[in-house]
Amino acid sequence: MTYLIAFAIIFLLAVVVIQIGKLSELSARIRGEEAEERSVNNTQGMALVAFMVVFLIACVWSAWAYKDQMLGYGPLTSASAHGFELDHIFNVTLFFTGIVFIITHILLFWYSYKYRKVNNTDKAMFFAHDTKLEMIWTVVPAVVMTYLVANGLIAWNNIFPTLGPDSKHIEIEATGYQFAWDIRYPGADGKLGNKDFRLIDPANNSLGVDWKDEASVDDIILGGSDKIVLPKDSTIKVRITAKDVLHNFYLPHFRVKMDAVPGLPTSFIFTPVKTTKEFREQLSKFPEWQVPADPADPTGPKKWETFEYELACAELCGKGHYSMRRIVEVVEREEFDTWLASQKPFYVTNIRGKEYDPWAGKKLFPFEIKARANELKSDIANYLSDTTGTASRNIQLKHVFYATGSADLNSDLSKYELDHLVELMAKYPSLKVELAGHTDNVGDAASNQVLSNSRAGNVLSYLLSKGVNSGRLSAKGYGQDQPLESNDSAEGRQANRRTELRIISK
Ligand SMILES: [Cu+2]
Repeated sequence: MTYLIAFAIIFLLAVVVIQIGKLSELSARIRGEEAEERSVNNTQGMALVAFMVVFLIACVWSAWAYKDQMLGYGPLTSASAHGFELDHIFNVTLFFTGIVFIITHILLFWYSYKYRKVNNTDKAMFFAHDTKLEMIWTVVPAVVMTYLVANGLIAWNNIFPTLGPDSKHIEIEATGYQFAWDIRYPGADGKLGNKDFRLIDPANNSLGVDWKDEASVDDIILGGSDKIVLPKDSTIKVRITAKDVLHNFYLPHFRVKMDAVPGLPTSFIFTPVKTTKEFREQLSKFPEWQVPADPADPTGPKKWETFEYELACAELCGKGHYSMRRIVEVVEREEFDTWLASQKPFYVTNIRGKEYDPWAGKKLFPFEIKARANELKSDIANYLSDTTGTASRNIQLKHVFYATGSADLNSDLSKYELDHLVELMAKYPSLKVELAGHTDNVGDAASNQVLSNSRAGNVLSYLLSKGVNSGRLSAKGYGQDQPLESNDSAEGRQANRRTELRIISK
């Protein structure tokens, strides 16, 4: 509504100006055209000069007064290493274009004034051709343009260094779609796994990551609205791509801006040099950032305290375009490493153990072996450090597996758990344990008793073969008599077919 009223006012003003023009034309005819024309020319010439002065002062004043709101000045100096060079180029360009802007405006309005027709004999001066003049206005702009373009090219080459295969940069991937970004981190191996568009499955693999590539299994995918975390002082290469329409990966505070084009990967290299905390401190020195963040809450946090770096899509990509905004947090490298280690790989949470897991039953990954080791370690440590007497002395060896109905250890899969146990026996030299074998209730009780005996016995022999002292180990089969859960379900029976570690003495 406000816009409509504003538009109507402007429209009416234009009508008024046209009508006044028509009126003065009429009065000119009545009063004698020439005298009137000279008077109008005089007034208009002076008005133009006055406008020029006001306009140029307003331009210079507003640029100066609002410079702290613009990227590159005051509080908003660059947060990335290359940003300073880029800002410098903008300043040099602004310097030259500023000179041209002021000179052309002065000439434009000054000539309108100087050559206004006040006498009948007044005539504008003009050259049909002047070689010297042509030379000046060809050579001067050519030299300035060459300087600007050459400087720009040099800066561009600095901003895009060639990263060799042994460069220590972090490569992440940003995939834009309507209306969000998927950000993929390489995980512990530092490598992003392969992708193939033919593997895209909207429900389970929206990026088309190839899980058969071992580099993929520890990749971390941040979707939705998760904060993007980046380390300070590390070179970051962002692979940028899009799945549907054109998007644009824009990190204004880092002077990073690159189109995300479907089917055509682009990239950008940059190094953040200020953590979010440091940038907030930089902002806190300026009065315009010391106001309350929420004007309705004058005692609340200050504007600088709530500042966040952000990722925006800088391409109008549809009606939900605005929602592609994401918060970016820059932290010290150590904090980044801790954060990255705490993120669950996409494969682990969404693919592992599902019917579309290409590694099901074929391979244990280092992260899984490590998790198992930690689990066993903390189970034993819990019991040993317990002073209340409530911790169970029965510890499940959850990852010791046998072939069905047999006592043969599935050594490929079970040996990790048993090797961890060997390490822990060495760590706690006074520990004495019993290996307790249990079965489900399938088959008759007598043969289950035999089976549980030999299962426990096989674990015992494995540990002895690894050098654990025989005086610290014993083995016993309990058959089907001590189920953990009901034998009525398959899951229950699986839980009951187990080997336990009973701690006899600490
Ligand atoms: Cu977009």
